[in-house]
Amino acid sequence: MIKGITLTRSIRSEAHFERLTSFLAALGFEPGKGWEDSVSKGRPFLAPIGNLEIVRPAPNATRDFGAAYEAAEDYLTGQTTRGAHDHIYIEVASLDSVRQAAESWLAANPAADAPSKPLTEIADTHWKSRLFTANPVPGFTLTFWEWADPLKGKPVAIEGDLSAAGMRFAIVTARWNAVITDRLLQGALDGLHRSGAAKSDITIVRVPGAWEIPSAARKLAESGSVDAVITLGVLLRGETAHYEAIYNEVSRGIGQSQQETGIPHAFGVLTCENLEQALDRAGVKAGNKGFEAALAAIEMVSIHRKIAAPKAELAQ
Ligand code: DLZ
Repeated sequence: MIKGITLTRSIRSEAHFERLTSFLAALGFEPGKGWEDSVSKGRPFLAPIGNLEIVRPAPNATRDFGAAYEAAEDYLTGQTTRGAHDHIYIEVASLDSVRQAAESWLAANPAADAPSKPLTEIADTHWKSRLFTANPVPGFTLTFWEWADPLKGKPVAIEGDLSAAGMRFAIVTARWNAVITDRLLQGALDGLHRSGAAKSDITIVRVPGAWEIPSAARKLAESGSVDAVITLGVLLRGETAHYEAIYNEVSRGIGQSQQETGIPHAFGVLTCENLEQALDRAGVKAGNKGFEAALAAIEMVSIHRKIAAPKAELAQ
């Protein structure tokens, strides 16, 4: 199961390291959890969505797109030393204001060895988008881009982000079938931490079995100390007497707690025919439903916050 991509860039100079990380923070990147040991240090910057794109230039590619576009697309001919592998494309929601922020930051942070042209003008591309490139430190190019029509004709919708920083979660997990629920728990924790949730903002509650999940979930939701509850459990049809009765009550109880408290409850209670099927859904073949439940919880907290925000903020 593929879970994420981390691009790393090694910066040898301490001054460039500080300058670059300050620049990225100023442009709106959310800082992740940094680290430092005797060998090196790292400062991650998180984006809600990422992908790894393998690019092959057309054999006879011709270009006439203007200087900014060429700076970003110079890998088409491979004529520069940077090459495709050094390129970082950052999709943004408001290209003009990001460029404005970059310009202000560069003006406020002069450096003796700063590249002579640290910022290009915004230029159109041939793939229905606009972009500019920034060189905050020598040899490091960032390309910021935006779709010309980000909604692609679709109606505007409120959608949640996948950044969990500053959100508080409770995970209620059943001990019954612990070989599976422990994997779901690991998946959920993984999803929360990768999305920026702090360890101190996560409360884990273990209950005897799925039957007890709604009661604990409700208590937590009513406590006012969490923004979302993630429920994890496994019901095996083949081994559970009154399977339908238990399942119906568990799902009804979790749903009722969500509706009556107004706190999002992610449903990570698996209902499977047998153990093998449950294992598949707990990280073996069919993803990890705990991880998915955690992301759903984050998204719902974000959606709740956006819906509650003043209308002007919804447009952002
Ligand atoms: C009793 C029972 C059975 C038969 N099967 C399951 C199961 O597949 N998954 C699960 O989480 N819990 C099961 N339980 C336990 C009940 O959920 C509950 O914990 C006990 O009946 C005690 O109230």
